[in-house]
Amino acid sequence: AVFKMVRRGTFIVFEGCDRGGKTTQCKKLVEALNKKNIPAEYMNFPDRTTAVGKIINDYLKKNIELPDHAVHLLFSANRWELEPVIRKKLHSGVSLVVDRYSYSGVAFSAAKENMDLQWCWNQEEGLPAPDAVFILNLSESASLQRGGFGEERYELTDFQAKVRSNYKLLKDPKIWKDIDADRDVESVHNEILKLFEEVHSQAVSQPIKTLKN
Ligand code: 2DT
Repeated sequence: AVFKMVRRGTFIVFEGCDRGGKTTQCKKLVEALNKKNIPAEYMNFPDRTTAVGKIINDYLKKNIELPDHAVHLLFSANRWELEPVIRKKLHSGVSLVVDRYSYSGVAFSAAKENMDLQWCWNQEEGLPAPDAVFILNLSESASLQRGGFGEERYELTDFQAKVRSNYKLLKDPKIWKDIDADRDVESVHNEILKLFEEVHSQAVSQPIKTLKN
């Protein structure tokens, strides 16, 4: 039989505090890649459409209360339930642009009292690792100019400050790309597109990595 070599897709994760423009930039990147005939799809975590995701949504909307450890495991389970989909898409040559991933999982949970960062990270071990994490950094002054927080859980200034410092603890310099998100949408997008091309040219010929302790 003749096998056609399929180059795997690139796995990009977007992270950062609220209002940095993650979702806007993810969607613009997918659109730009598809225009260049690079197959790419958008995914986001939490994915609120799954069975687990519906419980997470109720928790974020403050319809229900749950112990912190239990909630952490639900966010993690939400990634694990989509793990086969992520691997399948990457193997089939589709690049994934993912709006939040394990780094949000750990940075947010570990911002709570009595939550151990290492315990949080342990639940992520074995998931597919992204080829790059694009972290959109928004200064506090730019953040204030972008308007108020919403009504969901975690949308509090003090809590976000803790999340921000937790992200720093998770930073893996090999794959972490800091992006200044204070600029206008197009400037940020152009930088992201350039970064994607660098990462993509390397990633397609390498096996998918796995998150480790
Ligand atoms: P969105 O506003 O992006 O829908 O996120 N969160 C997210 C966690 O606490 N743990 C996780 O594993 C993930 C992926 C970040 C909703 C909130 O959920 C938080 C903000």
